Amino acid sequence: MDNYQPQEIEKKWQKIWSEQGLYQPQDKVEGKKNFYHLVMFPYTSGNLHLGHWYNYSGADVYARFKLMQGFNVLSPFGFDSFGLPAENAAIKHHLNPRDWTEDNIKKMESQLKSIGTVYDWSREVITSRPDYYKWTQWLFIQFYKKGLVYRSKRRVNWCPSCQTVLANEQVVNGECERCQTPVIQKQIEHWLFKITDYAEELLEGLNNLDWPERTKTMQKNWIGKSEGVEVSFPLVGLEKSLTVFTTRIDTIFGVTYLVVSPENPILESLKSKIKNWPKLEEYIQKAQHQTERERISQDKVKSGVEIKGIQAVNPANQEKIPIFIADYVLADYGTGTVMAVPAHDQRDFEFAQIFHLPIKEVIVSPADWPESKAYEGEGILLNSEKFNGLKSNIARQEIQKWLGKKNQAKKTIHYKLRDWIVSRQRYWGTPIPMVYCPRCGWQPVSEKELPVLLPPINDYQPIKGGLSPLARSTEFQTAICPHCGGPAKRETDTLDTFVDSSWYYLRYVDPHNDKSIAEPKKIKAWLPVNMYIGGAEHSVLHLLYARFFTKAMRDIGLIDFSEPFLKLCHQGIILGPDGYKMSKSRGNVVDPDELVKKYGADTVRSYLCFMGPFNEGGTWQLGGLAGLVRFLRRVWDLKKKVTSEISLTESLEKILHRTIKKVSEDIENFHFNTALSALMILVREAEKEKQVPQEFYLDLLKLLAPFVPHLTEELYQQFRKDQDFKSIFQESWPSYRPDLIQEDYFTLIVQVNGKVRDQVEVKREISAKEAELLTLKLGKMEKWLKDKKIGKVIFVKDKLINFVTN
Ligand code: ANZ
Ligand code: ZN
Repeated sequence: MDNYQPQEIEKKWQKIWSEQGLYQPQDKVEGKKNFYHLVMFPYTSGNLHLGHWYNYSGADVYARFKLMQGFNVLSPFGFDSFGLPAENAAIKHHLNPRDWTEDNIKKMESQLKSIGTVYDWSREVITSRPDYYKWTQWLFIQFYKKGLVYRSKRRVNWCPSCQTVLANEQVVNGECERCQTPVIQKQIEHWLFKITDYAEELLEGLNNLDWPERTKTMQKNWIGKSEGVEVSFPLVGLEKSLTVFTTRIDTIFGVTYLVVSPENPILESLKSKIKNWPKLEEYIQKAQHQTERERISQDKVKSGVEIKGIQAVNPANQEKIPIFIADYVLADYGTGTVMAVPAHDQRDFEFAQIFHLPIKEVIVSPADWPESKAYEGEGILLNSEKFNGLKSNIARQEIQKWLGKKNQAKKTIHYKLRDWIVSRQRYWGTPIPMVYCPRCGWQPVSEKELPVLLPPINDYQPIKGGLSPLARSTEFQTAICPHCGGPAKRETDTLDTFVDSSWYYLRYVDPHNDKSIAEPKKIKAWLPVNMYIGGAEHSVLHLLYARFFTKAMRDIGLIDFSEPFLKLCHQGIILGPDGYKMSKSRGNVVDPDELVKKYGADTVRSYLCFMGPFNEGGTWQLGGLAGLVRFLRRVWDLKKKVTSEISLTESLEKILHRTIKKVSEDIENFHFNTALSALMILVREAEKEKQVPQEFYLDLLKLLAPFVPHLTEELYQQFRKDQDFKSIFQESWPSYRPDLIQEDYFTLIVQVNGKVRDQVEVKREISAKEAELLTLKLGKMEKWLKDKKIGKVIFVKDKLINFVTN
């Protein structure tokens, strides 16, 4: 073969690799460390788009790099195959969700195999198959026994016309996506996981994780720890009081009214004293039509109704104040009641203006503070009697102590995190392994009877009244109480699919075990996961749930670690050729299958890696792909110059060793783009030579191997003709000689608006971004850029950087 013809070599090597079992690691290999490398498994949509390819190609580069570094790498794959789309497709096309899903799995598997990834397919995990969901059910029961599962009423989105529960995504502008009826909030009984038991640990644990900061911050905000004080406001003439939660007790002298959330049950208990109940009721009804997000939206005009007939007393100054209900206060945060300080809380401020309520300043605001805004910052107290002159932080402690002594205040911590509602009134999910006995109440199914199989049914439409389609099957519902042996009724709700994906990483270590969820020995050999790769859209829910499951599995004695994923990396997003997110409706979708047919998997893989830093993504351009085609051909053609007769020249040796260092570091940091550019430079240097030493070429192939596995394996084997088979991926990663790597430094000139303001010694080849970050930190720059906005940054490579302000 004299020309590079990817179509001929790719299938061949994929077959050989799989026959050789190259990617099926033993649990233990002498002299090798285990490395568990995991990519988030996809939903079985039936089609891999370019974004998947981007994700899996980059992840595969890293896995192959780890293999060549001598690790015993586990890189499994599976499918998150329960969920609504299958069910909707079934309803629409009169299919069975199972057939639809299994067909999609077949399609996606063959697409995935064409990438040439290192997945150990013998460990495939598919969440909708009974051999998997048996263990999902088993875990549910263990959590139940541990007290981590309970049943309770919670508000959900409800379409009164379809008579069904809607997921948040199915509510569009407050209306049902299907029939455009206004959605209301309805109380329904659910199964919940007590994730809030772990709120503090989930927060603390973030500190020890090597995760993107942004993701950690998002989790932190989601958990939403808030340290504050609960204060009780007595009701005038009643033996009752209203308790509020505040983080700003330093502002208590500025409270001019209280607000109760419309759903607060306290209202019912005060009903007999309330003089305008019908008016309140009307408002309460209206509030039900809004989702939580709409209610707390900043730009919404504030609304509410005063509760006539009752008043509260501010415990700090004994002033009588009115009480309102308003939807900007949420029922299930804090105590569901707030003390309103219009001078220092913007929402209260807006509300007070509408209702002509007094606005009393109790914190000194900066001199130039606009009149139209509440000053929410901290400061010195005024209008606060004996606390005047204190700073906010001191005042908080003092006032809390003072009211605490009178039993009117106590310190508390609230979390925004809510318990996890896991029941869904849907068919295509893991059946919840519980039965209801009229005599014994809810009972977990006996473990011997697992799995509770999801039976085939005929009609997948949801049932009016908010029941899963499973409730149509009397056969399914008929059960025997595991406790008393009497007749019982099986739960027909299924589990949220996030439950399935909360523990799949554990099953990969022992996927075919039908005696236990996984053997302890295997768990010990592989877990926790060393590197986890997947989309940033999972920053909160999936990752938080998986962390919760890990802690819960630890507490039932299954595992002895607390965090599932030690290191996390998010891939960026690939935009269509027009710079927009690829979508069918825009018509800018690039089909990876066609590209592979035409250019080969290696070209597509390596171009995706070349587009930008892995975590940033980039814009797909056919021209860029063509560049990669040419590059790979040049690598192929370079072979003609290779000879074993000569050894490395000094200059080639130097650049080779520098490239080894750079490529190794770049792959470790997921900077595949710059690793590939370095390799392109290396090839260009080699092309200048009349002859290329074989040792050089083999090292080049190894450095390229993670990106273009088929091409490099093919070329590599041509040099090993008469020997026993040894894959390039069984070779070790090239190492560099430190003495050959003195980094070159130069003096970078730093300018602001064209005037030289500083200079700094930096590495040659420093990128614009790096240079910018580095120079902005220079002490002098603070002075020159103070109060200025940087408009443009001009960077002249290996010379200067100039900040232009506007
Ligand atoms: C008085 C006050 C004065 C407040 C002030 C803020 C500023 P985080 O930090 O998010 O926990 N709050 C309490 N419960 C609420 C509920 N159920 N719905 C809406 N808002 C609620 O926020 C705590 C603050 O949010 C509390 O402190 C309370 O308003 C409000 F100058 O109390 B604050
Ligand atoms: Zn019973």
